[in-house]
Amino acid sequence: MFLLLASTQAGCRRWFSCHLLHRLTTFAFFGLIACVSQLVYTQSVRAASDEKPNIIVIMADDLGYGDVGCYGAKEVPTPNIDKLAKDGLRFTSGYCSTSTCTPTRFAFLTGMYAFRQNGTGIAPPNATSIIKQETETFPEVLQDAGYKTAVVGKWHLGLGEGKGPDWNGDLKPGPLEHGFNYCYLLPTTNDRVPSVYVENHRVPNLDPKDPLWVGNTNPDGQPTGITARDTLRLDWSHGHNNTIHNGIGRIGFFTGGHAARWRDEDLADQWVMKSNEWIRANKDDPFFLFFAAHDLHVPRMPHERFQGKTSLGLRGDSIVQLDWCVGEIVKTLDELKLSDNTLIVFCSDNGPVLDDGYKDGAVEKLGDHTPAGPYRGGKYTPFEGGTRTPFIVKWPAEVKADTTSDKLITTTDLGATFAAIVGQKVPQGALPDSEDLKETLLGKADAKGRDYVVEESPRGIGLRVGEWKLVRQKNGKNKKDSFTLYNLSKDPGEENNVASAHKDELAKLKAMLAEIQAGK
Ligand SMILES: [Ca+2]
Repeated sequence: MFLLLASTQAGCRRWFSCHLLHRLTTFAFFGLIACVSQLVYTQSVRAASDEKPNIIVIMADDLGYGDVGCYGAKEVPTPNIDKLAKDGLRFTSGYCSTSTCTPTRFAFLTGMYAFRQNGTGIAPPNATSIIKQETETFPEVLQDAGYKTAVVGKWHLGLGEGKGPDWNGDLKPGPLEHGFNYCYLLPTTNDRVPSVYVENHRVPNLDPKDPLWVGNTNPDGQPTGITARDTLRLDWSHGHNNTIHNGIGRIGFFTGGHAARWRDEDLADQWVMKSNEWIRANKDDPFFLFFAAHDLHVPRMPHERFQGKTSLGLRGDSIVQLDWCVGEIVKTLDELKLSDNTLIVFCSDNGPVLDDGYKDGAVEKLGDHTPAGPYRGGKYTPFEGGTRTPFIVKWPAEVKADTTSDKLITTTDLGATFAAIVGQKVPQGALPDSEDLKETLLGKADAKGRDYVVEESPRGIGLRVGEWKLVRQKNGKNKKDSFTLYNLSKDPGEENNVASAHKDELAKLKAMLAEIQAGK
C-alpha cells in the first residue's frame, strides 16, 4: 500500500520515502521484538511442557462405580469429581487391584499383586510395616527422578517392626522408609484404634504423662460398645464394639493419648489442610501427593456442615465431603497456577458396601441409588462391583478434556506408568506386576490398555480377559473352590454362568490365572 502510494504521488515522494523508511524501521524493530518474544514464549512453553509434571493420586475409600455423578449417580451431587472428568479422561474399565483396603494400597505402592506376599490382608490395629524394607515402591522411583513425595490420609499398611508399633516413640519403618518425604496419617482405619494422627514418625500432641496403649483385650475395664451400648451415638451392627471413642465403638482397644485424639468430623478438613500446606511448600519442585481419603469408610461421620446434604444419609453425605476435598485440592493448584502441568488420578481402593458394621442408614436410605452401577457385588467380592471403580485422569497439558476410554487399566499399573511419564527407569525386579500404560493413561488413540485384569478379593479371585470373566470363589475350609464364567459384553451384571457352554474359554482362563498366580 505504501509502495503504491509512493509511486503515484511524486510530490510527496521525499516525505513518503522518509516516512516509509521510518515505518519500515519501526516495523522491523517491532517485528524483531515480536520474533524474539515468540521465541522466548515458545521456549518457555517448551520448558513448561518439558517440566516434569506434578502427580496427585486421590484414592477414595469404598467408593463404588455408581457413586459419583459422572458415572451415573443422580442422588449425590459430586460437582468437583464430575469436573475432573469434564476436564480430563474417564475410564469405564478402570480397576483397583483388590476389593479391600490394605491389599489395594499395597499393590498400588509396590506394583506387586498382594497375593505374592503373605500377610497383606486387612491389617489389624497393631500391624507392623507390611511393605518389606527391600521392596522398592514407586514413590522411591519418583524420588530418584527428583520428586518430593507425601502421603496424607489413610495408611493402613502397618507401622514399625518387631513386636508392634511403638506408639509413644518412633513409628518406623513407615511411609518415610518407603519413599515418602512427608506423611500425615490416619495410621490404620477410622473404625480401628488408635484414633490419633501420625505425622512423620510421631503421634503429634502426645502427652508423655498420658501414654498411648493399643491392644486386643480390655486393659482397664473401660466401658465398651457392648457394655455401654446405650451411650453410643452411632450403633454398631457387627463388630465395632470395643473401645468407645467420640461416641462410636471401634475395632480394638486403646487407652491414653487423650490430647492426641481426633474427632471423626474433622478428618477430611485435616487431610485438605495438610495437603494444601505441603503443596504450597513444595510448589517449586516436581511433587507427588498421595491423597488417601478416609471417605466413605465406616464409621461415616462427615463434618457437621455436610451432614444431611443428601437423601442417602451419612453414606451419601460422606461422598459430598469427599467431593469437597477434591475441589479444595484443585482450587489450590489453580491458585498456584500449577493445574496445567499437574497429573491428577482419581480412583477408589475397592467397591461399595452399605452396612459395614454400623447402623448408619446406608441400607434404609438407599432409594434408587446404585453404588456399584450396573455391576455385581462390591467390597470383599471378586465380582466387577468389587474392583471396577471410578478412574479419572486430568492433565490439561497432555490429556484431552471430556473424553472416555474403555481400555483396561488398574491402580497397580500407576507406578510403572508414572515412571515412564517422568522418564525414570524402574530398577530391575521392582514393580513386577505394574504395566507401563502411559499411552493408555494419557488417552492416546493407539493405546491398547491391559490384556487382562486380575481382581483379588478375600472371597476368591477374578480374571477378566476382554469380554470374558472368570471367577474363582472360595467355599470354605475343606471345600473345593468353584469356578464360574461370564461374558461381560452380553452380561455385565455377571448373572449367567456360561462355564458349561464355553468349556474352552473356561479352561483357557483357568490356566492363565494359575500362571499369573505362579508368577509366570
Ligand atoms: Ca476401602
